[in-house]
Amino acid sequence: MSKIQEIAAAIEAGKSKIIAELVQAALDEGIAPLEILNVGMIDAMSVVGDKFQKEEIFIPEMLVAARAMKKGVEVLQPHLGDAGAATVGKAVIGTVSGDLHDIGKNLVSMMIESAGFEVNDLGVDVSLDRFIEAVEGDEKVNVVALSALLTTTMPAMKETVAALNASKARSRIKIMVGGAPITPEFCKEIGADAYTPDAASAAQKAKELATA
Ligand code: B1M
Repeated sequence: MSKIQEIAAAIEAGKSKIIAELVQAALDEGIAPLEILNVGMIDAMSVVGDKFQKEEIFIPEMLVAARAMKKGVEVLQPHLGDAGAATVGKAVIGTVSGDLHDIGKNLVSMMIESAGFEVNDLGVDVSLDRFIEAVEGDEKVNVVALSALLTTTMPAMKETVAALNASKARSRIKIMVGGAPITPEFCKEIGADAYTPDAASAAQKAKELATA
């Protein structure tokens, strides 16, 4: 079994205790951090999601897999980008109201920070009022990044974008959206500025928007 396969198997089985060691060993073998993340870890979480959908596993198993993923990401974090001086601007990021998924949002947050932004991460289940307060209360904010993982929280994303569009800070911010159920069409429909499918492209797009 390759190191990547071992990592995927450990994530799927929720083996938090050994994941750090496995990720470090893969890095030591010279495997690219993004390959470890995308092939070893994110794909394993998709397998977990598929098993949950087929009722082969249940919420506790999803939780332990998520915990293992977080431990692995902690080891990977310093290798995912060149954290430099924050010069591009400031990003407010959060998972929208009603949604508790934070692994993808945390990756986006980490990559945006590595792209040179100061980041105010509001966490999960973030109400539109908290987004507005964070954006209007800080003139340095030029990017707002919203994540949603549930089809049932897409309406909360839509409402948050509507509130941001009506906000007095609108002219200085770009609104980015993403997460598994989000599409470019939905982004357009709700009046956000950009959709990106993953954390790396989110960071690249944030930089592009902030420096345009
Ligand atoms: Co949940 N869950 N979950 N879950 N969960 C999904 C999302 C689901 C697809 C599983 C399934 O049924 N196959 C399904 C949603 C179905 C739907 O809406 N269509 C689901 C469900 C139903 C639920 C509950 C409702 C289950 C229940 O209670 N009956 C419940 C809801 C709780 C709530 O939020 N209110 C629930 C709970 C949970 C746990 C708490 C157990 C746990 C979350 C733990 C945590 O996040 N701390 C969990 C998990 C782990 C998952 C799966 C298995 C994995 C999610 C994940 O972390 N993926 C997930 C199945 C799946 O995704 N295949 C599932 C890895 C992560 C890196 O990917 O978050 O997609 P992701 O992020 C990606 C991109 O989407 C993108 O970048 C990342 C990659 O680089 N991205 C952005 C994300 N945000 C972005 C923002 C951007 C740009 C890109 O710009 C701003």
